[in-house]
Amino acid sequence: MSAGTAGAGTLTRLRRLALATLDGNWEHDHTVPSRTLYPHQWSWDSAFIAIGLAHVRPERAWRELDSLFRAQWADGRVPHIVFNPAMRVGAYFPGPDFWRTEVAAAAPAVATSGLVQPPVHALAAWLVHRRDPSPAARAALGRLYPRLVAQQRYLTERRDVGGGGLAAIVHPWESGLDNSPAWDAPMAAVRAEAAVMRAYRRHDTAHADAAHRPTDLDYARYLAIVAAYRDHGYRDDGLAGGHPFLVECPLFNAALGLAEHALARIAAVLGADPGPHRERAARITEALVWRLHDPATGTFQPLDLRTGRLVPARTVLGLAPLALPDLPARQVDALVVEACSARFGVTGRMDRPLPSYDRTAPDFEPLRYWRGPSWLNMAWLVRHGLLTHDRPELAAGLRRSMLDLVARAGCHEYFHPDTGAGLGSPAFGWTAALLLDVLA
Ligand code: 9YW
Repeated sequence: MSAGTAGAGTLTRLRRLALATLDGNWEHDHTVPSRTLYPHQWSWDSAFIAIGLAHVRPERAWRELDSLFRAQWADGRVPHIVFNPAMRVGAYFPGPDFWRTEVAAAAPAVATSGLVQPPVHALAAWLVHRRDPSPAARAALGRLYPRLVAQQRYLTERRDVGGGGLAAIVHPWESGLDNSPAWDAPMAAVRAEAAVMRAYRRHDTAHADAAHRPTDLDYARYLAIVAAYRDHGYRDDGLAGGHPFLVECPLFNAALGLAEHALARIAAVLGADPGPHRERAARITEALVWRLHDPATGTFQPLDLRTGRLVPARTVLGLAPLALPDLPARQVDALVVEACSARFGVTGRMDRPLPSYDRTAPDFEPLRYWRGPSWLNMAWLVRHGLLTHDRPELAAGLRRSMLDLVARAGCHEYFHPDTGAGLGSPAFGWTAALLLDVLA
């Protein structure tokens, strides 16, 4: 029997496991993604984690978002890592001494990275509020609203490097899907040598199998891109001229549009004007369709701003625009076809989980991080899209497959896309949190 159709006993066991995982990863004002691999606060992890905490520890859900936004930069960017000063130096690489954010006037007093991650926080704040409409929650929402607006302003104004109404990411880490095959073509142009990594000690490969992680060459390029941005003072003007990595990502921009939809609802609750948010949401969806939709395949593909070309790799990033409520029916239908194709295998009764990359591609790698394995946050986002566009059976299939994965393997970071075996960190924050959300 699968967990999706399991009795109350199994569901109670899953709920307990998820709660214990979140409690185990709680660290004074935030939840670490993983005690071993990621011992600080990560931006989009906190958003997903808040969505789950809302069901069991609503007060913590607000603290999670609050603590992240306390590290917001003066220019509105929300850093992708907020370092915990109590953690020993070297617990994570690259640490504050590599980021050296003090080179930027806009950086806060606390140590952070200088990059961002997909802006799923407004959606998270809205979903948390929907579960917890208490007066304290309304106050928390009121505190967050201007910060969420500033985050959007940063992304839509400073990061519109291509000038077409979308935000560019300046590093693969900003996509949240670090070593996705989507970044192979743009990364190939980044000059770096694997040997560079000998000068550093990677921390991730001490805690996870190196064969499951990005390669040394990937890491050398990651560091080269950070160094280029850092040496530019983490400023966003003039990036078009020389920054080594500039891409418009369909997931990142779907999140940007979703954030405006969520802000419209939040504004209405707070007595502010939702109109401008709705207009901005519509403009983002239009720009996504105009710039990232490939009419030849019917899918959404990243746009490499350095070459002006759409990236051909078919990854799960391309399914994310399905979550936009105002996506035109033609694109919705095409994305549902893509999701249900042999590449991604979504059905009402899934025998294998949603992969992060096209299963039929010759370079599909079932063990390596974002190059094949299944991740619960992506299943959650695609399910969100299927529910938004009234495909309840497919959404139910994805939900069942999420429950099955955790029932068999635990709250792992990611899962083998064929066998469902648990991979990466065994007690991972967003896996636990999003499981609680779909269990509710
Ligand atoms: C890194 C924390 C982060 C996630 C990213 C994921 C990975 C590696 O872990 O990044 O060293 O930052 O790719 O999406 O936020 O869970």
